[in-house]
This record gives sequence, C-alpha cells and structure tokens, in this order.
Amino acid sequence: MTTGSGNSRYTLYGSPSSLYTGKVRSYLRKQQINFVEAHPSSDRYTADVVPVVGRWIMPVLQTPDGRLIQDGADIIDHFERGATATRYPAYPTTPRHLAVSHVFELFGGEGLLRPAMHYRWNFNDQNLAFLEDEFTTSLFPPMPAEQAAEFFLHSSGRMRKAAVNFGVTADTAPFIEDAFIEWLQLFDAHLGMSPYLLGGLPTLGDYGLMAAMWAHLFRDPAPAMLIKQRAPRVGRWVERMSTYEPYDGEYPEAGTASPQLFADDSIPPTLTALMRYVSAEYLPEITAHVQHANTWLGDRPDLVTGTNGLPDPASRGIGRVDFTWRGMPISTNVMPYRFWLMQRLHDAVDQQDANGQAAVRATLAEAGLDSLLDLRTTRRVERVNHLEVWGPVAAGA
Ligand SMILES: N[C@@H](CCC(=O)N[C@@H](CS)C(=O)NCC(=O)O)C(=O)O
Repeated sequence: MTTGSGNSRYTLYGSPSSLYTGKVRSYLRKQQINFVEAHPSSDRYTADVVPVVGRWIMPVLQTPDGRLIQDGADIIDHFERGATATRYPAYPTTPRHLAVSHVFELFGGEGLLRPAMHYRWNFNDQNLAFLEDEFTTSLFPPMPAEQAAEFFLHSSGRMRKAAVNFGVTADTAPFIEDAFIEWLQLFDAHLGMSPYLLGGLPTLGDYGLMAAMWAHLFRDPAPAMLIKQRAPRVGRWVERMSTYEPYDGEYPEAGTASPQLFADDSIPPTLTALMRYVSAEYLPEITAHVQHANTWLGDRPDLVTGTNGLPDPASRGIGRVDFTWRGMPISTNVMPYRFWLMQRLHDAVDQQDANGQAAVRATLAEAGLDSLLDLRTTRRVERVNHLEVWGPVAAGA
C-alpha cells in the first residue's frame, strides 16, 4: 500500500524517541506540512521501506506519490526545492546567516551526541521505565510483554555501546555535564534576545539543533528536568520548535505578520558566544575525524568511487580516533555522514562571492571556528541510493 497516495499527505517514518526524526518533525510542523507519523515497527516499514533505503534507519519520508526520501537534510531539501509550499525558508539568503545555520545543523545533529547519549542512558532511575515504554511502542513489532522486555534489553545494550563510541564514559561523564550546562546557559542567554538562532524565524540551524535537543534532551525525564530548572527559555524554544503557530507574548515581534531574521546579515554577540562554544566542544573532534578519514582514504587508493569502501554497504563508521577534548583524552567513532553535512556548509560558502566568503570567514574567526571551512576530506562524501559513499579523488588531493 502506498500511504498518502491519492491525497497530499506525507508519511514520516520515525519515532518519538529518535534523535534524527526530531529535526524533520520540527521542520514539517513549522511548515504546516500535511503528514502522518508512522513507526519503523510497522509491517509497511519492513516491507516497503527497508528494501529501498538499504538499511533500518529513520527518518524516512514517503511522498504522496510513494517516493521515499531518507535523511533529514534531504527531506528538508525536498520541500525547499519547491515540492510543496512552505511557510519559512529554512535557508537564509545572506552569506553569514546561511553559514551559521549550516554550522548549527552540523552541531545539533553531531556535536551534541555526547550529552544526548549521556543524559539518556546514564540516568536509569529517572529514564528507564519511560524509555522501555517508548521503545516498545514505536520500535518493536507487537509482542508479549516478556519478549518486549528482552528486546529492550538488547536494543538499549546496543545504544549504551553506541554512547561509548561517541565518547560517553565514566571518566568523561562529569565533563559532559559541565559542558552541557554551559551550553544551556549560553543558549538561554541568546534566547533572551531572540526567539530563534537567527532572529524572528526558524532556519536550518534551529532544525538541526532539534535533533539532539528534542527526543533525548527534552523528552527524556532527567534532562527535561535539568532544562526546565536551569534554562527555561531553552525549554520554551524546544516547545516553539514543535508547533506551527506563531508565538506572540515572550517575543511580540515574532507574532507579527512578517517576522524577520537579524537585520543586515548581522550576528549578535550571544550567537558568537554560542559559536565559540561549538569551537571548544566540537572543532577538535571533527578535525581529528577529517585527519583520520584522509589517512584511511590514503591507505585505500583503489577504493571504488560510489562505494563506502567497507564490506557492508550499509556500514556507517570507518574506525575510531583519539583526540583531546576539554583537556582530556577521548576516543570516538568516525562517521562519513558528518563530512557530508560539513560539505553542505562548504558548498554554501563556496557559492558566495569574494565579499561574502570573507564575511563568513571573519565571523567564524571571531568564534575560533574558521578552520571548519578548511576541513576537507580528499574524497567527497556523496549520498547515492540513500547511502553514504565516497566520490572521486578531489583534484590536487
Ligand atoms: N543521516 C541520518 C541519520 C539517521 C540516524 O542515524 N537515525 C538513527 C535513529 S535516530 C537510526 O536509524 N539508527 C539506526 C539504528 O539504530 O540501527 C539522518 O539524519 O537521516
């Protein structure tokens, strides 16, 4: 059966507990897209989606004419290219705003994974019953309770292992908590002067942040309490990002007929402070990952273009790398998907004229983030048939 066929309704395969579904759901709601959310536990997902997208993954969007789109950014782009009328363009049109939006798309999906996984999996007293219910409801096919409990044990075990692969250990835990509270304070301060990252409208960066900030960090009980106690404006931003109606009151200008992004492509100091945080929290990691990838690619000169260079085309990691994070040694898995998101930033900046590129570089330099613009892998990551693969060797690489 093709869900939504015959009318204009989309189907979003995702789960309330899924990180990456949060980015897309927020976008669809803000744009008032007509969609229904279905779970990957459904027979339809197994029969119609997995064989096409090549792996068990969410989010996947099914269009009213039955096409499938996997990946949050690709789903957003489907609408941004004009498939269906949208209300707020996700991509700012000015160079600095566009670049900053891409930075937070990358950071929201990839740079906040450590707090997301820590606050989900290391607070069993507060979280575990909730998570078991969520997983059972949306991720497993219907089954007797005892069997579901076993499934949850297995599935949560996989996720706990994934948390370690993202650098969540007993040693790093206290630093993750300090860092997350710093993030909340900085974001809360920024939201004191603006309803969204770039002013009166949500853009790509806000949607990107809704990956980590929604399911793990705002719906799971332990961090939800923390956000409400320590950064209530952040909590209201999350709620705002989950509704379509304008939000008059706290930000009266946001309820007007035509709210605007900050004037003149400007970046307020509170946003520069957030980017400085991204620099401390994530730049060392993505830098180490690019170096690892280039060595890995250098060791595989015969890697066939259009493949991921691994025995299983659905595999997502190319090894593990050590680096220093907040003064301590840490080790995390390297995933080419992150390079693909970062390339979106590079491409957006490369398309600007010389003045635009200089303005972006100066803005990122003020936050210590400009080297992000120069972090390039020797082969680009491409997405073909819903999977990440390596493109040809770059000229001069
Ligand atoms: N590139 C992806 C990332 C999607 C992703 O990793 N989704 C997770 C759930 S939030 C997943 O499906 N993981 C597969 C698994 O757990 O086996 C996107 O944004 O669409």
